[in-house]
Amino acid sequence: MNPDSFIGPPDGRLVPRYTGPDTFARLPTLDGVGRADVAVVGVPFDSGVSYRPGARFGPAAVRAGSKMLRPYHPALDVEPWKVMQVADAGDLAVNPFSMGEAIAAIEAGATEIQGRCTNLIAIGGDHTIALPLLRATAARWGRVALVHFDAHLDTWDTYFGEPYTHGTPFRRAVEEGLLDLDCSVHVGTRSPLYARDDLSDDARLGFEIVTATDVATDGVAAAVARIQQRVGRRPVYVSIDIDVLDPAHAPGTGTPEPGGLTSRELQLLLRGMDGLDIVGADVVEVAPAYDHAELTALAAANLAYEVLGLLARRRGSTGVDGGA
Ligand SMILES: [Mn+2]
Repeated sequence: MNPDSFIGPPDGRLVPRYTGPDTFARLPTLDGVGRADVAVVGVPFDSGVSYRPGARFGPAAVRAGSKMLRPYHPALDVEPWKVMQVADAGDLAVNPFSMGEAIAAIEAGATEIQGRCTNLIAIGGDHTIALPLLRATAARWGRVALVHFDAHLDTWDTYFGEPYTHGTPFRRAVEEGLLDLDCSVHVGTRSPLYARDDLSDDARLGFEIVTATDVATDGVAAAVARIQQRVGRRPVYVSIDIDVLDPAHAPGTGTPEPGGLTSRELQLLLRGMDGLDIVGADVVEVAPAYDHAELTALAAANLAYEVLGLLARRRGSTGVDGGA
């Protein structure tokens, strides 16, 4: 792809940021540009939640919260829109009444969009969507390492006997052989559990855990070192449940847990992943009905921008275009 042909958002100094396209960061649509290096897709689905519903409205809220994003990321020293074509692929149309149809549609939709981009960033939606997204990711890249930011483990077995929920995607992903478990890690977990066995089950599945307490007591740098050491050179998928942030930083979510990360800590953790081979990502569980002053939507949009910065840095440093 010719860098001169990359189309970015309108200049916020010439076109007010509260006007212009309603796409993520006011970027062009994927249909408009045909192909992209990175596509952002909304997955408005929340039929898998166990507590507060409303994440089906997450994609629209995160797009609204993305209008402040500016073209240069000083901490990563990169201009994502100049290094690569980023585009908004719109929302997947997902059946809210059938879990089976919904999961199949998300996998098919992600696969179709992957045919027109190199890396996909999904905006949820509840965490159920990570399973079909990982299926599509593994179909393209093989088994991937998972860096999973969340207040919860999301490796429970069933709720009410149902295997597909927002609390179970990563157990299903392990069972389906989608993850490289020697390289996968939960980060920021802290919620009370149903039983002590939840931890031993999670360890038996193969995950490592960097708890929210670990981040608080050992610091961001130590957590970054553990993530880097764990993932190594493997292709990695980054799943960000916004409830990894403390409810003070992200109140608009379905299962809030006190004692979480600050948005700044999570920015620093993500920047610490510079150099890793990120192949896909999601930002999930933004439920705007519980949000205040766009806190959660702004945080989610900024975290997606951090991931975009990492993808741009990798392109800038290696010159790879990943085949797009
Ligand atoms: Mn989750």
